[in-house]
Amino acid sequence: MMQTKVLNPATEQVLSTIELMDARQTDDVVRRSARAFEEWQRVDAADRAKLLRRFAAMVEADAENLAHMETANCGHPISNSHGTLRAVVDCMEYYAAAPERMIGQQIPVPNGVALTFHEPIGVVAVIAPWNFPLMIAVWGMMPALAAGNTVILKPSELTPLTTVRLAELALEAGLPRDVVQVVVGEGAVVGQALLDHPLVDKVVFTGSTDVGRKVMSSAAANLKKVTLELGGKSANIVYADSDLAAAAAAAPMGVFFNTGQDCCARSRLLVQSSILNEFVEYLVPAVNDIIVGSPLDEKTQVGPLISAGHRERVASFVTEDEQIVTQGQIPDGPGFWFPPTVLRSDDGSAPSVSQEIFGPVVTITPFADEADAIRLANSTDYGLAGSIWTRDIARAMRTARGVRAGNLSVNNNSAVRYQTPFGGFKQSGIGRELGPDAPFEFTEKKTVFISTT
Ligand code: TXE
Repeated sequence: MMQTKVLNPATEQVLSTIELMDARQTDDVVRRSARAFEEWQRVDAADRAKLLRRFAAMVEADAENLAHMETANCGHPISNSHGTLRAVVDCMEYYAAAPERMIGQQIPVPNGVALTFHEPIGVVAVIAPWNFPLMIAVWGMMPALAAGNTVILKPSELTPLTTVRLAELALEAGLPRDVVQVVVGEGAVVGQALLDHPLVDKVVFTGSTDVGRKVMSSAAANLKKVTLELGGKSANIVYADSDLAAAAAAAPMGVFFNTGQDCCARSRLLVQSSILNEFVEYLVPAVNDIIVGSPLDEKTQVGPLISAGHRERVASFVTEDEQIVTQGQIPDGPGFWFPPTVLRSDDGSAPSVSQEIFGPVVTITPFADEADAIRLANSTDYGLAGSIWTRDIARAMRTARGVRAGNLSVNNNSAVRYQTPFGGFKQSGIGRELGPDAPFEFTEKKTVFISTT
């Protein structure tokens, strides 16, 4: 059996050695999931809700342990991991309330009664990346379970630890065996086996756009449903009439949060030319003040990148041709560190402006007016998120409607809330996760007609 070493990216130490599953074992997991579905779909909605509330409570009770596991495996600053666990528990509680709210319709028809039901799809595979392993697993898993599906979680081979623990907690909470399972293994092996398996009915994939394309074409074989959450190259638009100090103070963590390994990272700063110099004067000290260091230190804001290979890829974007505005500090010694970096780019053709770097690198590009800002924001294949800083509410609305992206924030850089739909335009994805409708994304609508004649 193949094994892999799970590393701590801040120390390069081995956290554990885990066994990688193969395609045959994955097949076994899928078959068990399909059998468990037969029972789970018949569990009364009120009982399903009770079990999911208990599951949320188990995760909450284990939050400190899970937060430390996530920090050790991903390099997330511990304060972020505590925030992640609060968000995870909130999201779990939110969807634990969903089973009893999967309400159908009664539609007027001649000679009878027509009713609609939201029936679960079946076996759902949630394939997750390494940037927010626990959060992304929960976003897919909870609405799927609430709607009566069984779930197979496939974490990234780099960051499986909290996902494995999550499945243990599901069992401890009393969810029937095999309702939540985990397959740990390589994407091309176990991930592909899930995509190819005829008993997997839906795939929720979060990861790179290239693998997203593979997911979609593999799913075509038996017409699996797919939700794809892919890359981003989101713009942070700063107009001359904004609160400049606030925009500049927020911009660094709008992109450097999670060391830039965030699909919603505002990695392109578009700044109105008339205030560019003033903005940069505010921005540079804010970037240089970012605390990059040990994830276990409560004061740390930015940790390491996930792996040596990823650091190499990020570094490849900061070439000698680039104009570096400023670069922050990193610790000495082991760990996959990369300094927060600001590049000036007036020419939109550089790879640093057009490609997703997924690291702590932001480009600044000046724009002339509103139309120019919207044009630049839309000049990418992606369309996931974006920010607009202005004091003019009409301009904010026009710009928000003009930018072709799924999640826009005004005078703020946030993107994801479990209460609202999340997903991308263009090559950032297909479908939406989260929000009140998410459980319905894991159902088939059924119409039943009862004759009254
Ligand atoms: O993604 P992958 P990775 C982007 C970001 C990053 C790049 C690579 O640009 O640098 O993707 O990250 C599984 N069949 N994003 O390597 O390779 C794989 O095992 C089925 C954006 O993590 O797409 C992992 O579990 N599954 C992003 C998952 O797919 C396969 C978040 C994602 O892997 C597979 C992360 C296959 N053939 C990275 N090949 C975002 N939008 O949030 C791989 N996998």
